[in-house]
Amino acid sequence: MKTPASLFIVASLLTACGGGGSGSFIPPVAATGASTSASGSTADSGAGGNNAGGAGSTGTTTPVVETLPVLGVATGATLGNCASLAGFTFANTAITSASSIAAGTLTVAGKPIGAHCQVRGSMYSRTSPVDNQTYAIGFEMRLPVNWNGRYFYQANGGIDGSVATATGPVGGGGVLDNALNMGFAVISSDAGHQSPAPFFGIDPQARLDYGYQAVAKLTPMAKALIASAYGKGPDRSYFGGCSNGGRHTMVAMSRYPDDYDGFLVGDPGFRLPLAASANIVGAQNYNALATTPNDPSTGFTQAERTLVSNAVLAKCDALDGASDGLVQDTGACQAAFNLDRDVPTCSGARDGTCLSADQKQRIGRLFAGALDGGGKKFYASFPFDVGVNTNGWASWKFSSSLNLDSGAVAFIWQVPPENQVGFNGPNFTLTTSIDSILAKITATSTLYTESSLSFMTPPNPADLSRLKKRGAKVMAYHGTSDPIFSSDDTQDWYQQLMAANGGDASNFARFYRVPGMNHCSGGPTTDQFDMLTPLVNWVEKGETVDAVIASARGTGNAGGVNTDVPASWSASRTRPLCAYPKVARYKGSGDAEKAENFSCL
Ligand SMILES: [Ca+2]
Repeated sequence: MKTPASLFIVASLLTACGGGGSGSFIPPVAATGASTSASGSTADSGAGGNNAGGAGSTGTTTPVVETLPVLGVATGATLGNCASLAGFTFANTAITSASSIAAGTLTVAGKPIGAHCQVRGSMYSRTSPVDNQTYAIGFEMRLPVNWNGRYFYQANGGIDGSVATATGPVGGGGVLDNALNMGFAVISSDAGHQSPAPFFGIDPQARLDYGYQAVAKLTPMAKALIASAYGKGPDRSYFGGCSNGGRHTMVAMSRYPDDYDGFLVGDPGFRLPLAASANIVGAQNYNALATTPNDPSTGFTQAERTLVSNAVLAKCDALDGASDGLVQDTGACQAAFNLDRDVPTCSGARDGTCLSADQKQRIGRLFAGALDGGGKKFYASFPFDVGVNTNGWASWKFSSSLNLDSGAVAFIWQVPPENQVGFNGPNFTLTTSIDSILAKITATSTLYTESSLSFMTPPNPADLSRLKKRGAKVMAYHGTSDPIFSSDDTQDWYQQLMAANGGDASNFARFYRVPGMNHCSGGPTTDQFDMLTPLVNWVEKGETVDAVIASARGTGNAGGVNTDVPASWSASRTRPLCAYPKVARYKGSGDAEKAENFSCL
């Protein structure tokens, strides 16, 4: 799906706003809770395996700690001659420019980016025999003069189709820093098509490049270009992005575990065709409730969404010990909140102070997980959260469903794709049977030999044993008010990963929920954080992170003000984002605007 460019493309780089609070070490002893150690051995534990054998036979979790490799700290180098990189040669690759970019030419959040070399080019240029359009995998690499020895693959959002500036995400919204500025050599690509429109899906190869093959083609080229630039290849390689970028990251975790050492997963659309189909089911249901035909937003109005948001707060805010406008104990909230019971039912006309019985039934069902025509759930539930009343939430549910999901499903994922002539996105969303869509996104043909569920989603996402054994690490985050990719879906994946690793995956993969955060940024939340720095420290030094400190972006924030931050909050409120399953709980005393007065429990 495509989203406003500002969300995905600019959106992810951040500073060490949390400072010293974000790097707590977990002692290397067998833990009784969810946390285990990552100790500093450089030896592969080998026979340690997945440690599933002795655990769990009694039905209780018995974490088994194994020693996993710590890959060691990268060492930097200085860029040689930028202009000479125009002559770099690699199979199926054309370099179009190599330009020295002076310090301060590029800025992020007002911060000048250091001197670097921008190399632009493309791979596998071709003309499609199917739609006669030209395709290539376009890219840019930005190579800092003062290199830190690391390579970062910047996975972009939306449906790709343009080369976003290769600054490299660090997580969250309103980023204050970026991988390039930290000294990484960063690549960004269009993933194999040169337009953000969905029609590239007519070409079978463009589908596959978007799904996973562009990464496989770009990675060895990027590493070779780095070697040419600095006289040595990268010591450590990282991969990260949000939304579709989070999907790319999870696909790379599954398909290319040998190529990258650290993975930063943000609000991943790792089952994107199913999520988009679920959003279409949502639009159809909201449209059935609409007071204005073909305007699903009138099926669940701003006033009604605020009513639900307030009801969620009333039931759930204090569950974490602080009535602070944030529902940090998302799990307990789902047990405590009941839409049918806790929101008034209209006795007359809808007026924003109640929900009709039909609304309660349909909305409750959508939150519980989209159903196919036979009543079978095909996508995850969404947790009830405060952010349901934001414009971002409404935009994904009522607008993107009509104008973005429709085209992506129809042209990129269905087999066969729809006819481009006369295609009408809103009409497709509001009138196509979900069973027809689900059948076509799982279909193949002689022309389209892989189904969208095959090329878009990570194969066996809970099997990361190869990545784990070689010492690679995963840090994933997801906003609990994300209206398009459910944090429950990511949580379900993480629970499966735990189960596949003897009940505890925390020695190589951690998952952090971001209470109140919308899709990758925004919402009533603390969404400004740097997850890349702790990821590097985990991969290279074995330092595990129980909590990443996040900040709200109130008035005056250098990364851009988040207008969803309530006026009653401190403009720079901080909170710990806790490693799942832990929850940030107020200690009972001290300034509730500050992370230091919360514990992950
Ligand atoms: Ca609270």
